[in-house]
Amino acid sequence: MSLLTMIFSKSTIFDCEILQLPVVHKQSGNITSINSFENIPFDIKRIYYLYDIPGGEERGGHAHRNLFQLLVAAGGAFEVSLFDGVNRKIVHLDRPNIGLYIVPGIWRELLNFSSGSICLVLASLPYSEEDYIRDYTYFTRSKNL
Ligand code: T46
Repeated sequence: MSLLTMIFSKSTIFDCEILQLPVVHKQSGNITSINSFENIPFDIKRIYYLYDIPGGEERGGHAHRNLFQLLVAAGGAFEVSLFDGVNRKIVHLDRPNIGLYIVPGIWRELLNFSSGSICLVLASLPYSEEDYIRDYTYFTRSKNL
């Protein structure tokens, strides 16, 4: 079994963490910069963001096989529901200097987006549909906790 396959099958929501990101305060406003291995524990290979999300819409509803991610509410607020096959938790994100680190093998749903919110995602791999598990039953059967 490869290390990533083992991480996928054994990871729990307790491996997912809230990370405090650095802030440089200025009278004219703040800046946060995120550096691979310095502020987050992976190399950033892709950045994407969810925006213009209509009220009441939900995103996610899948797990990743190999992908590590950091989710940040770059604007507004939303909630992330995490499930590892056994345990669940809901994380509220509402600050641009707070990130939610998510490891492979975690089913996530994003909900309760505030108006105009932006979900910034830093990801450890380029986009690949093969990395997704979108079948909930298959996901729960694949976990080996
Ligand atoms: C995640 C949550 C937080 C691309 O072409 N390139 C990309 O990098 C991404 C992320 C998506 N897409 C395409 C694939 C689909 O046709 O955009 C479409 C929507 O993707 P998806 O349904 O996966 O979007 P979300 O918002 O449900 O999930 C996304 C990420 O896919 C996922 O990694 O954790 O945001």
